[in-house]
Amino acid sequence: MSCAAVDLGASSGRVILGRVGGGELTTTEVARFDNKPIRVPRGADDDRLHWDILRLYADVLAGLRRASELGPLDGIGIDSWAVDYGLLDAGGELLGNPIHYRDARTDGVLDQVRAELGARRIYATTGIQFMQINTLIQLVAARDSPALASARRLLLIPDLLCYWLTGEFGAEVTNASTTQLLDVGQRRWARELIRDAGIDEALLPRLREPGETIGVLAGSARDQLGGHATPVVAVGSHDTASAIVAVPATGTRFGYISCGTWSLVGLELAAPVLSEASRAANFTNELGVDGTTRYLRNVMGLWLLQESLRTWQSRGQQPEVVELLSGAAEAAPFRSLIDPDDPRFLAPGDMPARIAEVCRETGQPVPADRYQLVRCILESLALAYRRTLRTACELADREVDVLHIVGGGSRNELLCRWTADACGIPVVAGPVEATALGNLLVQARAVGAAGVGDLTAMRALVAATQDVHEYRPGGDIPAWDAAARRWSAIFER
Ligand code: LRH
Repeated sequence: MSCAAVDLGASSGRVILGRVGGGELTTTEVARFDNKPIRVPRGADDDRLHWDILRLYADVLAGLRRASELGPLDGIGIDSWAVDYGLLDAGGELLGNPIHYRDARTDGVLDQVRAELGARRIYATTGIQFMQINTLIQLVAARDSPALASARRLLLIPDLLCYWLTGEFGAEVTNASTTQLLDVGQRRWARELIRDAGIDEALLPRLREPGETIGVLAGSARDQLGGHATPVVAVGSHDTASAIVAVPATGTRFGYISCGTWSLVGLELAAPVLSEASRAANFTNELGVDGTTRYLRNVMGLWLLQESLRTWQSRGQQPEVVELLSGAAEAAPFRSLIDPDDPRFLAPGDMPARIAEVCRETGQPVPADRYQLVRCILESLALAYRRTLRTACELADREVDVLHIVGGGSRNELLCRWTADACGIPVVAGPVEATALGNLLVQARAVGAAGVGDLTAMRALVAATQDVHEYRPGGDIPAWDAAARRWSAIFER
């Protein structure tokens, strides 16, 4: 089968053509385009961070056209990051550019929502980690906005693009689960909670499972893509859901990190963990493909490094990532540590300055150069992965023998090696393209590709066809143990 995966990531969007089935799984990137948020003023001293959604739709169409020129497509599937949405009016027209979750309008709203609705109730129903980026928090922040008042429908970003391609409304369930508006046990909208949050429940469309066919290309999208009635399939439209489909695990005793801008660290379970201890540890239960639960925590991830790079570049400096990493490898170990999940790291901005501020506040040396800063970020991430994985295992009463790192971060040898050392178990790194592969596998199965069966079979196909690299724990393990204790003493007081 020949399928096109559209994957919209934190800095770029891509269209990837996949050949799937009969033991084959190959990918070719046919288009890559910017997906950068745009800051737009809304008055003298305020602004909003927006998606550039129409530009993106045009780029998606152009990419799909290129893919279809290489041969007929059997399917199209779209994934992107979680929580963000567009609002439509009664005529089905988009009401303004969607707002990016890193916009500051949700600052302080998380505590308000917890106080209004009760943290225990929200967690017992939705099972979702409390983060100010969640759709529930975004909607409460926008409760009095004119756009929400005139909205008749809310579509998460992949669902919005699929609507433009097919004319069909819906909410794919893996992404819907990240909104904190879904009853995770029942796999349906948490209507009472939504009402009590002051949100119009009629905004939320029918849920669909990954693997359902949404519709076929229609209207102007079909005209622009050669007139074919290509099926558009609901994949795990949450990028993390797609990535975890493509973890090349051979057994069940594995942990994973979907490692990119965010690091999603956790386990795959058959059912959610909604205990009080799980709420206190702020773990999330996102819904996965084929009825699975992704039990994990969001760790701030390579965003810290990406924003540091952006800051340096904005000052006219052009540090090479390879050089930064080799310099970090030579820098003194464990000189300063940060909590990657410090909320002040969420918004775009001067990350080196924010990290320096944290070091000063906690009585640690401020990184004196870029290498020390990169070392501080990567060691702090490896320690966060260790803590998160161990806590997930305790809370879910599970053990793991191997940690899979998939996504762009699996290319970062230093991070993978330090993660293996910090966690004390082997790390299997790769595939880099896990999200696109998971997207392709689910749609290929839906349109009848040969030999693409359940998750185990899909993962076996990934393991047989994609490059992975194994890192065994081998560094100074007692030093990692001591650093983990030091971290707890500083940040868990
Ligand atoms: C990763 C991701 C993650 C979400 C965040 C908003 O790209 O989808 O799973 O929590 O972005």
